[in-house]
Amino acid sequence: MTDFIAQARAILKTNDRGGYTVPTDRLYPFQWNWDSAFVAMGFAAYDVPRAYRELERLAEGQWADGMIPHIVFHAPSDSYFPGPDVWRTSHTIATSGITQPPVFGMALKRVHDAAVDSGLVNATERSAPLFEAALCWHRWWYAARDPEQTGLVALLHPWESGSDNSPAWDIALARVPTTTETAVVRKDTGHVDQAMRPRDEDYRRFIHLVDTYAACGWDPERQWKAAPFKIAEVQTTAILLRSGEELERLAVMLGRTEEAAELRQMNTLSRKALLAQWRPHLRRFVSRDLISEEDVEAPTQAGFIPLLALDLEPAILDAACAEMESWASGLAVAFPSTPQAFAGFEAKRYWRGPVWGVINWLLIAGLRRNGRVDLAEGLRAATVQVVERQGFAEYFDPLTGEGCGGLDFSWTAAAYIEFTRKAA
Ligand code: 2M8
Repeated sequence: MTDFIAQARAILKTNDRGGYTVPTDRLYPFQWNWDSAFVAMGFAAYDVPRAYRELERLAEGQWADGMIPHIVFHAPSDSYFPGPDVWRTSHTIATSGITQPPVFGMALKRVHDAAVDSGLVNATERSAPLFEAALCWHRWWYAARDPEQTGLVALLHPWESGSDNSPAWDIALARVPTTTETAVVRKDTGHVDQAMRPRDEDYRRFIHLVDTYAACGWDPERQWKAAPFKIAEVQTTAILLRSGEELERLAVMLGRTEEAAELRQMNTLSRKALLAQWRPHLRRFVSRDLISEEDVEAPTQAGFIPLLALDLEPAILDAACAEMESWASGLAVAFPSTPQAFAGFEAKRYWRGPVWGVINWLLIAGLRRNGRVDLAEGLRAATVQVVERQGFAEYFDPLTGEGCGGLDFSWTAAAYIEFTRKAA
């Protein structure tokens, strides 16, 4: 019988570059922010010190203003574009200049609990500096990305969502010019089939945004004013809120009363704001385009991620679950990043339809929180099955179940470890 857990652990070992884990060899040769947070939760199941190390190495990239960047370039590699020369940032270690979904707080609480459960002697000493890092990052989110204190945090670049070419950005991104100061020399299409990746036009707009923010010296206030792309986003806010809740609990455990109160305030603000993004006629939550001042109505998985951080009343929960079931119906494997019935759906193109293990992870946690263990279990079992059939691919085609993108992928390995834990 194949030992898939051993395989998953072997992938994390192979992708280790010295206390941090690359998402996969060559295609992504650096440390990515939310990938590492998921990986740390994977490690927490069997190697708590290594789990801490993953977060510590990510925190090495934290900026003085509190932001934790989306990529930390610990060691050079020429197999990825855009590298440090394009980002032009000035932190002590080379990093990108934008951020990514703040799963860090959720991961830290998981690692801390695992440390306490396993009797690790220095759990508090190891968790405390990481708690500080997470708290500073949450303060940054509210200060830099919600200056009007609405409770919803905004993204200034599609890469910050983690769902790079999601149909959710089609309208907003079309307003961003395709002109760039930087030559766009893609490396990704040399590693995987270009039909699975964002289009060239998307890349030109992505790099236009990088050029724009580099010209602002990466100063948050200047970027906020100059941004041609600004989305108050429900998936990121839900992750921030869930991490905020976990950090609030951790603050209490660490005896940090004032910080617990501060986090509670942030969480209360976001909880209210997130709930106000529910749209009954769509049966999901929607983000808001802060430039056009319109709802982002394109259907994507982001519409259900708020379950992760909200305790929904029955009418809303039933409607959201019915909508989720309708998206999943007839697929080889769920949950799709956009539904098959939507015109923008593409079964293999990255975030325009495919199934992602880490999205299922967040959805399962949200369904469980809201008592829908039946749906959660279906999603968990289906994810385990597709990995066992297709391997630890970056993502999966929802129509055929085929594994796509990069192979031996760290976050898919971490998700498998999570979904097969005894307690899971
Ligand atoms: C993908 O994004 C990077 C840019 O950050 C890329 O395509 O070059 C996304 O799937 C993102 O969510 C993920 O964190 C990253 C590494 O796995 O790859």
